[in-house]
Amino acid sequence: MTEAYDDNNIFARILRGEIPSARVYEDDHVLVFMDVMPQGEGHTLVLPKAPSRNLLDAAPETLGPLIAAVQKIAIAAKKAFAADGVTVIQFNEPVAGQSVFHLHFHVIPRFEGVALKP
Ligand code: DGP
Repeated sequence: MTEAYDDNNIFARILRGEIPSARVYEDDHVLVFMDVMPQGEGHTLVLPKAPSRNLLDAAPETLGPLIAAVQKIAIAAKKAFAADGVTVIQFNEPVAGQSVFHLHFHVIPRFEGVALKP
């Protein structure tokens, strides 16, 4: 069973402006900022402003604007970094690799011959 949303997770605090972040895009529904532990050049995180722990408890109306923003950022990042492709990753629950419990997508520009950092 999915645990309840914790309003004090680090991304909720970033959304409230309590913790600084390198913001790259914001609208009524989403916030995008640079990942503090990038796995590659231009690694951003795209998250909804609505409180969802992960994809498993997200309201359907949260997902439309969110995935549209993921696409927008992926296209913009590919162009801005002259990348060859873009990796989009999303984790749900600790066993699957989630460490911050506010829904987010990783958007990582990819370059021929360059592996992601672990
Ligand atoms: P995961 O929950 O496994 O999808 O990973 C969370 C990501 O969030 C991880 O790549 C590191 C990043 N991260 C963790 N804390 C902060 C923070 O305070 N600021 C920023 N910008 N990124 C963070």
